[in-house]
Amino acid sequence: MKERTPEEPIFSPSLMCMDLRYVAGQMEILNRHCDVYHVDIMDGHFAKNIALSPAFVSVVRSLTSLPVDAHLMVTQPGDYIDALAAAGASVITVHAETIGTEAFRTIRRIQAAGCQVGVALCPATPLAMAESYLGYVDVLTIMTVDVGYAGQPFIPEMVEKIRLAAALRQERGHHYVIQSDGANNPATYRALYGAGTRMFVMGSSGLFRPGVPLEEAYEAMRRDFGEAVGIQET
Ligand code: S6P
Ligand code: MG
Repeated sequence: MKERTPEEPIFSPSLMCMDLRYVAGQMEILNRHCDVYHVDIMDGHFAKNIALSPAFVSVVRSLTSLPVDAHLMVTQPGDYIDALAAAGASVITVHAETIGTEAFRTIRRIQAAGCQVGVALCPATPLAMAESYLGYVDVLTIMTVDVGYAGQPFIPEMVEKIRLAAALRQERGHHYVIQSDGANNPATYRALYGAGTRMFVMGSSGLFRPGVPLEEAYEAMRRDFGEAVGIQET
């Protein structure tokens, strides 16, 4: 990922929300502006929906040199680590709820595959569930909606969880970047940024708007973000 100051936001478009008819054209635009890509992978069990796949990560990799964060919402994340690394994922994000009995082994496997370690927590899961291995985490994703779908309402209780994650990082000297995933938009940027989010998953409520050309939608997103948080694009 690009070198950033601790204040600078990182924007990660959620590709599940793009117009899938025009992947290459949209990525050409996003490549000029964004920092990393977010690819949602669901198995219909852990999340009650089916979404993207390791094969889609390969397509994304063929269209960008930016990092790709594969968000695994599946009951058996270990089954996908090798395929995702081979497909070109840069960060493999697993859910704390799915790695409990083999958390450290899973983390070591992700590292051995040459990827960064991402851990995600569902809204109802306390931060304490991941506490023992937070020192190995590169990207900590706080879900701000339940897993499964775009376009859901923001869960305001998550602001406090983000604040806690930021305080714990400071207290223990951890290095993870805090990412929030779900309803990152003009109504929530300020609270999320204020609590400690620096990596924003941009989906249907913040970036991809049907009928709005992506270049324009991106500019509007940066303007909205700048107005909400007071940080303009550099
Ligand atoms: C949800 C998924 C998310 C969504 C994204 C949608 O299961 O993990 O990454 O794609 O959050 O964004 P929005 O703005 O529609 O809530
Ligand atoms: Mg996601």
